[in-house]
Amino acid sequence: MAALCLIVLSGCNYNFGMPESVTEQGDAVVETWRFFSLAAAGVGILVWGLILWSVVRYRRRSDELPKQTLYNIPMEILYTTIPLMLVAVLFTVSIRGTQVANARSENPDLTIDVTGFQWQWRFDYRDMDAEVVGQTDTPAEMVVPVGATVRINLTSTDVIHGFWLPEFMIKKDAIPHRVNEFDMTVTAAGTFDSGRCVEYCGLNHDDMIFTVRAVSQAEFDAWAGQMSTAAAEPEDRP
Ligand SMILES: [Cu+2]
Repeated sequence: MAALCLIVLSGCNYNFGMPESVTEQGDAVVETWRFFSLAAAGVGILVWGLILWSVVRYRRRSDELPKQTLYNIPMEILYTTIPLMLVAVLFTVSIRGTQVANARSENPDLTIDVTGFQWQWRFDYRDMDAEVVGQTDTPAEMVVPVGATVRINLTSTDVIHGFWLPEFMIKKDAIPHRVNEFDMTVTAAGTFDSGRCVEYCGLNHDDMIFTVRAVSQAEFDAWAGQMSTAAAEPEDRP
């Protein structure tokens, strides 16, 4: 029964209400989460089944004391080894998921220095003359090509901020005097506007929203061309 449920659920690619991820790194997180949920469902169904079976099979029929057993070695070995094996499998799946989610490419296609400050974000395209500085009324927008491995160097100029984009399943701390490096590879074109700071950082913490726009390589090149023209004119940096 439990095995059948697992097969049906995994066949449906059912994600338990989890939002779909649009990054390769986020997919690893979703898959790990999905595996854990299926394992938990399997254990839950087994336990509920055994409880139900015991309740029905061994319900009180008379006042006679049932057969008393002091120990059952095979049973004790079984209920010690199965959970140990399960924990070992979950541990391995966690490690592998984390490795994929945190893997960093030797040659990222694009590097963006992301800096959180009170109270917005700066996206500095290191390899190009492009910089996006968010303002309170115009939140920062990051433009990336779909399928490109984007290296993010995340830091902060003042207090700890948190870089979070729910659709990407990526959430990292921006810590002063420290650079948090990670890769993100967006797999679908679109405008993802639910980026936000997720570490309470002061009164205007809620102003720290941002957008990521994933576009084709050609659109990205056009955008980058426009940005470097604009950068020729001096502007104030916060
Ligand atoms: Cu913040």
